[in-house]
Amino acid sequence: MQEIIIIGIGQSGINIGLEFIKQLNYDHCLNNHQEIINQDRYNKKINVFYNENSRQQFIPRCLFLDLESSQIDKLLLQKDVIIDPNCCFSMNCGSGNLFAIGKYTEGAELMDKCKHVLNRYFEQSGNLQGIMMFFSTGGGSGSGMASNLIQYFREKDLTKIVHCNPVFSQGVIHNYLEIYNTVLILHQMIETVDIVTVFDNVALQYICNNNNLDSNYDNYNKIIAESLIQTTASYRFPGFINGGMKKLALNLIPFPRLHFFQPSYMIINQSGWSITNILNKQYKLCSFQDYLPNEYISYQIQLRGNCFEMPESQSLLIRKDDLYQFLGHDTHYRTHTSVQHIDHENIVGFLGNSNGFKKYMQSYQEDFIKMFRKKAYVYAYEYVGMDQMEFTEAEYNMNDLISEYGPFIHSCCHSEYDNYEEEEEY
Ligand SMILES: Nc1nc2c(ncn2[C@@H]2O[C@H](COP(=O)(O)OP(=O)(O)OP(=O)(O)O)[C@@H](O)[C@H]2O)c(=O)[nH]1
Ligand SMILES: [Mg+2]
Repeated sequence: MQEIIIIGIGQSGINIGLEFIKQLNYDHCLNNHQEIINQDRYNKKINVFYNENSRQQFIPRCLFLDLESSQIDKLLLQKDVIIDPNCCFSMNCGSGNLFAIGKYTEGAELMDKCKHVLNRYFEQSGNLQGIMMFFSTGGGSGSGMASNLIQYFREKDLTKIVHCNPVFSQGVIHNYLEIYNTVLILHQMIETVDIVTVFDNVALQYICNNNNLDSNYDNYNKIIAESLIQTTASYRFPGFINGGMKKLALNLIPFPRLHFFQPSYMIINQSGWSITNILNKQYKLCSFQDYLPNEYISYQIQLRGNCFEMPESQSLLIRKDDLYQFLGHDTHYRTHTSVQHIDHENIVGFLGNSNGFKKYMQSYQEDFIKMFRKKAYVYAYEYVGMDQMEFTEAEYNMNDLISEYGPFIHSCCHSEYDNYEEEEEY
């Protein structure tokens, strides 16, 4: 049945994971006792994210971890979704915002306590396709424990897909350690993760302001969850192309290290919309600056609803000639799911693998260099046993990624690229 495990780590990971499960419940017509309220619809591939128990309840296949207990306590007290308390683990120490504590000391201790839950999921699942992880790159618990878990998962099984959904806070960081934490977890994500969908609190803030929504974490998390509901719709419902994590990875990642996607989604509730609108800033969940079409290596369009004609070549988002091509084939991919709630609008989702991520990383690179050259705050990490070498390796890896995204695209572009540069000047 192609099962997926949901893992939320740290404050933001838990909040986003919970919101995602709430929206999954709605999408599969489950009530807050986890029972199906509409038998004939929405239960086709319900086992992708749920395990059914003997009382016909569908319990989400999840794991939640934090080094502080408050968020886990809140999670267990809420009444919207039933979460198995045996899948929630916390300590009372906090990470002090340090990646090192999340990865090595207390974080590793907590990891040992939760491994039996993961192993049980592996054994119960007949055909596990992978895990979806939620965390923030800036938090100590989130980044450190995610790094530890990814490593564990990789050692256990190399064939399953690890899909990370990190929240970056570029431009609105709360302290300098967030920069180190981000670069350190990025090192792990470049090396051992298959798919990374990048979310960014600045872009989410912009979306909220633009739609007259309060700018708070609840609304940010709702938007993130809605876009992931869209991304996973083709895993959960039959459609034009039956999607899956492996399919997504294979279609969008021509080179294994270039696997950082920018998500967008737009709800279609007005006439005269165009699919190209989705490239506009107001629909982007991460603030990459990628205005040139030929900066895309690949992209996926996800359509949901019942009013779509199958869009063929004329409605392709980016002209074939403008996309980087291998052997003359354009690298786009489209999924279509017609199953939709009556009260939902039609939705277009987009995942783009673009050169914009390079520019996004460059500002972390600058901040990291300024701090690390002076060894600012490094003592705090060394104090808990982390080696400076790990910082140096992370920096090299980030620099390599930036250069791999950069010249790769430009050296491969064909003549149209020059035309675009000229057009941009006007
Ligand atoms: N989108 C979103 N961002 C959040 C949320 N909670 C915190 N953040 C952001 O995430 C970063 C801090 O990460 P947290 O998730 O609070 O940290 P943590 O993983 O619990 O790690 P600690 O440092 O140990 O608390 C900050 O940049 C916050 O702005 C949330 O619910 N949603
Ligand atoms: Mg925390």
